[in-house]
Amino acid sequence: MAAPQEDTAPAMIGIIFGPPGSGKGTQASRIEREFKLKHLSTGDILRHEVALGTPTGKEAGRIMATGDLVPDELMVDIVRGRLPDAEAEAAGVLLDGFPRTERQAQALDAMLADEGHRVDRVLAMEVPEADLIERLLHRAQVEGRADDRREAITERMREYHHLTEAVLRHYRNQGVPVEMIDGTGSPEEVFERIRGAVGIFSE
Ligand code: B4P
Repeated sequence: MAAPQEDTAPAMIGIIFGPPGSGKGTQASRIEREFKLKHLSTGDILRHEVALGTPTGKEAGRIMATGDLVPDELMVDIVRGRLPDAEAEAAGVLLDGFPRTERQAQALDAMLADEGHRVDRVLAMEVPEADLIERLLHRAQVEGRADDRREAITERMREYHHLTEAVLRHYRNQGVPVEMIDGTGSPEEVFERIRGAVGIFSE
């Protein structure tokens, strides 16, 4: 493993974390514009692969439609393939939807450690589950996403509690700063809270 490169300024690595429908993607797009970070969304990457009909898209699309998580190995390969370019493109990278399991978090940590990097900060969106379900059912009507059906939403919430919440504990245990963000209210109100909490993104 390479020694940390103390004489260079590695890209800042942030994670936007939260349950399905908490506004990770919505806020990450705004953060990308405002703070000139590169937004890397594993959900967007998978939906793109599904739309293209690639082998990855065929495998992932079936799983996503049920509300389950795509296998860790596939997700880690996807991120490993894209992270270096994202780091080269901007002063910081905002990961959205990854890591979603403890194993993904460990794989990310190993990838970053190889380059002398680490996760710098986690933004954790908090929204009551009833609001999440309402948002996702509303999106189902507007966008018709296969995973916004009620049964798939129930499964996504289950997976979140069962597998994804552990990621927050993982980074807390490492001493990585975790900012809890109240994700209720309009997207503009939520963004103002984020702006207030994350001066680091503009430094
Ligand atoms: P994602 O694309 O990450 O889906 P999400 O959790 O629903 O998105 P998000 O929280 O970003 O919600 P959004 O801003 O869109 O993942 C989809 C699937 O891909 C997963 O279920 C899984 O199968 C697979 N996957 C992705 N990454 C994976 C990984 N690492 N490992 C394994 N599997 C993986 O907002 C939701 C809705 O709320 C939108 O309609 C939005 O307009 C609305 N909204 C946002 N903010 C609002 C606000 N303040 N008020 C009212 N509505 C708001």
